[in-house]
Amino acid sequence: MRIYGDLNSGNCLKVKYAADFLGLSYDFVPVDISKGEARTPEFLAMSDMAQVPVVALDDGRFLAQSNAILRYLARGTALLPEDPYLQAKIDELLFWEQYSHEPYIAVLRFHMVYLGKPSETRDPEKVKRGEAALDLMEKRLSDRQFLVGEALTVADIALLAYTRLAHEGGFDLSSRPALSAWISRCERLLALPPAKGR
Ligand SMILES: N[C@@H](CCC(=O)N[C@@H](CS)C(=O)NCC(=O)O)C(=O)O
Repeated sequence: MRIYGDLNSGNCLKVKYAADFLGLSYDFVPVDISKGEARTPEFLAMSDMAQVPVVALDDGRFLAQSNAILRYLARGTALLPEDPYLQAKIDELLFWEQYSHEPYIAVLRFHMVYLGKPSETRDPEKVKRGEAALDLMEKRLSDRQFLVGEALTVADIALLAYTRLAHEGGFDLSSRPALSAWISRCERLLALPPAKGR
């Protein structure tokens, strides 16, 4: 398998975290989106969505969209339990991550880290929605170890990628103890070094 992506992107890191956890063998192919490398004819032939991540499967087929890739790689493993209700609860979080979490937490990190802008210049509406997303996670995690069920799933991996870097977008993780403990727990299980600066 080949994973086309950018290691600065949480959406791409999700896929790498899952592949590493599952012990899958793959080549990581760096794609620099700032240089238009996701818009070349070769890339568009793999995915006309012109975004990373994309995986090239061993059978020659391609798959885009981080959370679809996570679900595909995790099929038949503990990261995606068989129980239909648990799978639906995982999907609930995967959709929520893309619509109510990533657009604020990841976009404000981009604003500060990649555009180099100070936290005071962040869009207040995005800040409000990002804070609300982190508050929801803090509340949910106050009485459980993982987001769905009793063990690590792709829901945790999908949400971990940008949440563990949320402080880089001006969000305070230290005032959210359950969320911070969950980040450390997931990092340990995924053998990731603790995110810097948290
Ligand atoms: N919903 C997509 C979002 C992917 C995405 O936004 N990728 C960014 C990098 S993090 C990208 O390729 N941006 C280039 C573009 O949209 O032109 C996913 O989850 O994979």
